[in-house]
Amino acid sequence: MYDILERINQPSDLKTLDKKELSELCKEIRSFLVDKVTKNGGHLASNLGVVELTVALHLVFDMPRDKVVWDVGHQTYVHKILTGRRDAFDTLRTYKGLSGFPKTSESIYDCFNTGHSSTSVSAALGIARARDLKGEDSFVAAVFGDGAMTGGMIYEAINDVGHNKTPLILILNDNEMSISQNVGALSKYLRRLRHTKTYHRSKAHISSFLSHIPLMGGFLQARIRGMKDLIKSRVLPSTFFGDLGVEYLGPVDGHNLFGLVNVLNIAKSMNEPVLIHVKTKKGKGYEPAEKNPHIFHGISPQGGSSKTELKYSDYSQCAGETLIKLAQKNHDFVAISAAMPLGVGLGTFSHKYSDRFFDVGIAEQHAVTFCAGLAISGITPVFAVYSSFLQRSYDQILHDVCLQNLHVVFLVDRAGVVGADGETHHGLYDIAFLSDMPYMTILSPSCYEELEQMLEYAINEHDGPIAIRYPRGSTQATESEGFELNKIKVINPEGRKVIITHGRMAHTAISVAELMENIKIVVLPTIYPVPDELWDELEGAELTVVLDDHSISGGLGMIISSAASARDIQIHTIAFPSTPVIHGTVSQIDKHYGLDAQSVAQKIKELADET
Ligand SMILES: Cc1ncc(C[n+]2csc(CCOP(=O)(O)OP(=O)(O)O)c2C)c(N)n1
Repeated sequence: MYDILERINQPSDLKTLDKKELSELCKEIRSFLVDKVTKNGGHLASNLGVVELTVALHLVFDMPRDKVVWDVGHQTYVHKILTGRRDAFDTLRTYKGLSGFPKTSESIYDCFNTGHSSTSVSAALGIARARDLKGEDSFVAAVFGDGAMTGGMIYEAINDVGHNKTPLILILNDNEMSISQNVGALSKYLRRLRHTKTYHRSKAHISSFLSHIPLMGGFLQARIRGMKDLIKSRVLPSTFFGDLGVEYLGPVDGHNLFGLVNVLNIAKSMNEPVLIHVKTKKGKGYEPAEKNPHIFHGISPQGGSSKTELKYSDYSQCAGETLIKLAQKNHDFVAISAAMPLGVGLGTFSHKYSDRFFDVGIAEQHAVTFCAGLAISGITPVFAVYSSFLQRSYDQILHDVCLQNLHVVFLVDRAGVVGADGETHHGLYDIAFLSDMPYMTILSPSCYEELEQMLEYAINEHDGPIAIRYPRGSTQATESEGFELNKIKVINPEGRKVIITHGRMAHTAISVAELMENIKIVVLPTIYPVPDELWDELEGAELTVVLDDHSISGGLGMIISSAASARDIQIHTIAFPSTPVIHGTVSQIDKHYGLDAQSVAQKIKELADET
């Protein structure tokens, strides 16, 4: 079935194939991807769009000597398949299996770890400068999408590349999509560029042609390049990239393998920063994904989503629908997303209240300062964002929102471990960085009803910055007792071994109490500042454990410990390590790190025996 693909065990095997076999190989890769990813889940549409591009990169470059940095890294499945990981592909994104993103620890062909958007050009520039400092001779490239170009970091990098002229090959994979339709003025600019037949393209063809003429080719090529600036300034339209000092080649058809090989070879011959504008189709070759690329951006494993009796399918949907209800009565708040309206549950809100919804692109830093501007002008911004992507905005939250004590509501989705996406996507650091901020309040619901009530409070009653962190999925732990700021919930008040917890971990704590006696559970819907009521509950405790869906460093355990030391109370913490946390299902990850009910019960028993 995969006759040619099965012969590719390392990239150099590609170079033994003739043109017909290479074209056939692309077809086989597509059907391999569709077969595996529709069954096991993962990022399908983006990978179908880069089949020819990835094959071309491996034909033209000599990896791992030459380096290719993949932006975000969700589109590296083809690269993985061609670099010795085909037979392990069924383990992708599973416990102890292959990562869904590039990992230097996984393969010598992965030169830089990614997961968050818009980092590739900076990383590639660092690698290229290191190459030059060490006097090495190799090619360095970065592959990034038009979505990634909505992230500011890319411009910081291009600014540097164009100024210093470090030879580097930038490959813009333009499919006109982020996860949803791409947004922003630059996206419109790229659309115009996509439809031009530029000089740069014909120049590239001439250049390539000349370079193949024996002896004279190089000389003529150099002469023509010498005339380039003159020609360009007189006749040719400039591009944004060219004006910044990065030579522009394109647009080129990203599904024409041999055209891609040609243009990549030209870029290699140029010895200067060059950007190749590649036009691709997200989901290419698989009709459902071509028609609905946003749905097939990331898909669940077959049978992964089960029907539920609950009011919502997950916390994101709960947040989105509650915002719609609140918007009917309160006309003074708006919702903001950084390129993830569907992921954070704002799809319906964005249509129903299109004038009160802003998708700013993959620009979390801008989103936060934009919120600060809205808030200082009397509009309440609600920024719904994944915990791990909010990390980018540390200074904007501190400098622009918190120091001015502005009323900005942060909906921190995917807080805690997220599962298959792994270390770059776990939301394990938000309590640490948010609790650092002046005036910040942090809430953590342990059921949908509580999230509804918290949203109402945060938008309609609170003043100042406030974050509500909630997990991926739907873990319902406790019933709401009617949310009030600083009010705590106590389960089994007679118990003398106390578990302090919040959010989805309240569910684990309840299971622990079913496994052993004498457990009191204190659930904190308000986790920061730590409610005063907590301390009364610790009086007479034999043992106090904080159970936290967060890194142990800077998490709730550390916050409570530091306050408890003044009261001479010893606190033990069970949380995730501060080293990178693996991927797998959430329950596998919990178990791996001793955060499942059995392990927590065992740990409490050991601690009790020690004291
Ligand atoms: C900082 C950050 N915010 C959000 C995301 C979530 N995300 C993953 S892929 C993606 C879209 C990327 O679009 P593009 O770069 O064009 O790549 P494509 O999938 O279209 O190939 C987004 C928003 C992320 N990875 N990093």
